[in-house]
Amino acid sequence: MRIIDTQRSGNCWKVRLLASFVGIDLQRRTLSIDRGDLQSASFLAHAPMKRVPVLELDDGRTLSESGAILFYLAQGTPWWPQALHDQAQTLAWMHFEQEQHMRPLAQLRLHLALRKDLTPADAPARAWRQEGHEALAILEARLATGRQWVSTETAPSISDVALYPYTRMAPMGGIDLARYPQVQRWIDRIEGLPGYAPLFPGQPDLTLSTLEKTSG
Ligand SMILES: N[C@@H](CCC(=O)N[C@@H](CS)C(=O)NCC(=O)O)C(=O)O
Repeated sequence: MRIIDTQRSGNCWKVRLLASFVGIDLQRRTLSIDRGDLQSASFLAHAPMKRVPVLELDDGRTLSESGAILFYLAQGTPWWPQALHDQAQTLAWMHFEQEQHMRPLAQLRLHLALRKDLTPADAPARAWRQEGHEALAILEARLATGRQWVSTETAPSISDVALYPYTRMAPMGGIDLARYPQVQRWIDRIEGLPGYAPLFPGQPDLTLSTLEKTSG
């Protein structure tokens, strides 16, 4: 199996992170948004939704959308819970991530840290900051009920994986995670799990960097 990804994408990081947790050896084909690779005919032939991540199966079929890929890779592992209510809760928190959490936090990081084409005072940044804080407050409240993981009581699930990258990288967009102590402890728990994989393999200190390596 292979992931078509980009180096700094949090949505792609989710997929590599879960693969690492469950011990799937995922090959990578790493593209560059800056170089325009996502406009190329060879990428678009595999990516009807025109976004990374894309999972390529060994038989040539492909899957888009990070949440769908996490669901696929987690089958038969404890990361997709068995009880129906836990499964539904996991989906609920993954929808929350896509609807309320990922977009404002990703946009802040993209425009304030990576592209640097907006300032914190610009209206879109102010709106994303408010939405991002609202999403993090919801996550904080969920974890403040004494639970270790977002959707299941006893073990992490793919909802934790889905919510982790853009939470972890929120400081790049000017969000101070010190306001969310439960979230910080949850981040520490995820990073302490066997198989944890940082954004840049072997270089955890680069997670909050704006680096894009020219090779690989
Ligand atoms: N809902 C999608 C979002 C994927 C997404 O936004 N991917 C970004 C990288 S993080 C992308 O491909 N951007 C390219 C572009 O906007 O042209 C998912 O969760 O997989």
